[in-house]
Amino acid sequence: MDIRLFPLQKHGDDRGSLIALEEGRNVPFTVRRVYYLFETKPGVRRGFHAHRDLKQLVVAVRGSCRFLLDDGREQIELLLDNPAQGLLVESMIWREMYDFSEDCVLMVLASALYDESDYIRDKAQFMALVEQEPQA
Ligand code: T46
Repeated sequence: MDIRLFPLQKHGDDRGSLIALEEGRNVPFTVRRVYYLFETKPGVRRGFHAHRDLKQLVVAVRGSCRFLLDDGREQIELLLDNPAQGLLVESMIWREMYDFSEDCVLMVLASALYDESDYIRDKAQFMALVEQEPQA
């Protein structure tokens, strides 16, 4: 599956910690947008879509949440609970996010501006598009 969970270099000293996200270094795309999810409500599941072209790097800068990721052929679930880890999600991956901790702040760097036409919000349509793609 076209996702990668990788460590982000932490610059720490006796004052605390700092992590830098840099286009072309640890962010493998041009960053056109940054947004963050916070004040998420207990028991709520969100996402339920894939992106046609968008690539994103997701960091749980505070707290934790779980991801279900599905490329139409396999599914994986993972926990994001470390501000020193980046989750790279390429295009055409169905995602659902859930089990947000009360303090969760999920920061997302995206390769394009917000564009509703890039979203595939219907799972059956997503599966049909995957079927049409040649297998890697
Ligand atoms: C994703 C996951 C991880 C905007 O106006 N601008 C934006 O940049 C975004 C991301 C959203 N919005 C509006 C659209 C909706 O009215 O904010 C509202 C909530 O967005 P959505 O329902 O798409 O939120 P999630 O949590 O389901 O998904 C979001 C991102 O949309 C999506 O790209 O991968 O977070």
